[in-house]
Amino acid sequence: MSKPGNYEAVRKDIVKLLHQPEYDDGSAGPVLVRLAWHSAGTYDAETDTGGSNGAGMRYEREGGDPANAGLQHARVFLEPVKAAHPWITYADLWTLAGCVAVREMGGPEIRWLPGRTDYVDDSKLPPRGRLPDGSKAADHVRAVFYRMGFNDQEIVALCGAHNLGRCHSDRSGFDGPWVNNLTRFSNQYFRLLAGLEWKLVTLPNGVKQWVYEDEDGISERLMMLPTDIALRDDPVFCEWVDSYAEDKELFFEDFAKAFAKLMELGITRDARGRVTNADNVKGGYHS
Ligand code: DDH
Repeated sequence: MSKPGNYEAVRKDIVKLLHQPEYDDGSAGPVLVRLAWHSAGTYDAETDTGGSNGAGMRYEREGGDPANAGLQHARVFLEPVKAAHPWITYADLWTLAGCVAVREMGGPEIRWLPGRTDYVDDSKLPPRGRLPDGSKAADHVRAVFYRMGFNDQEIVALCGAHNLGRCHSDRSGFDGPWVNNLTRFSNQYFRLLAGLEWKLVTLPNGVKQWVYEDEDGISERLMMLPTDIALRDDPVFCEWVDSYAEDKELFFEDFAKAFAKLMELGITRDARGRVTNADNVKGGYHS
């Protein structure tokens, strides 16, 4: 067991588990990023409910949300790390793992601070339906992310995470990856979104998604969700899609800031970075 507070030791163990030859595309990285995002992305600024504090996905009410299908794989990957460092909270472990995975897959370093609690305040548990629905349009995307306190630029930057991983027909109903090199963090997603011709198709399960067909009409395996295409077609979002397609450094910088902000939703800190939420102070681990 490592010494409580030794986050470097935790980081190292997360790095070690990323290589998973038997799983998906050989990496736990993408699903760990999605776990971090879904743990935090339930936040509602107005009522100060949801967010990564509490790690509510351990319980059926949040973990059983169909939007979270498949994330049990990410949680299982992290169990040995929790066992080796039992002092870390799940809420800290999940958010840290997302940040470490982005960095290890070639993305930016994301500023991460500890101190989340696993104490679950039932009144703060988010209702289902707070995470975005891929079949919808730009107004839905805005409603979801404005609720958390993000602006249009931050929304587009965050959605650049779709450079990683894939859709699984047995989880979301959508099928396929957004880019070819899906375990390498880059701005490829934006370049393909802006640069390729996408065609709307209906999958055998009735789900509609966009696919890329090359000049010979041969369908490639690349896909976009309706919400991804909404970024390309919206007059404000598209400016940022183009900027990030052209400038990888700008994307990395903006993604790192927005993802760090996402991980902090609902967490309040004093000037020294110590968490001041009442639940954290009374509920358990306090950094
Ligand atoms: Fe996403 N995402 N996401 N996403 N996402 C899926 C996979 C992954 C939406 C829907 C889906 C973000 C935003 C949105 C990742 C990260 C992020 C899948 C496929 C769907 C559907 C799930 C499956 O079948 O396994 C929608 C809608 C939005 C939206 O903004 C409107 C954001 C902001 C992030 C982020 O990390 C900041 C990652 C990574 C994956 C790949 C997971 C995997 O297992 O591979």
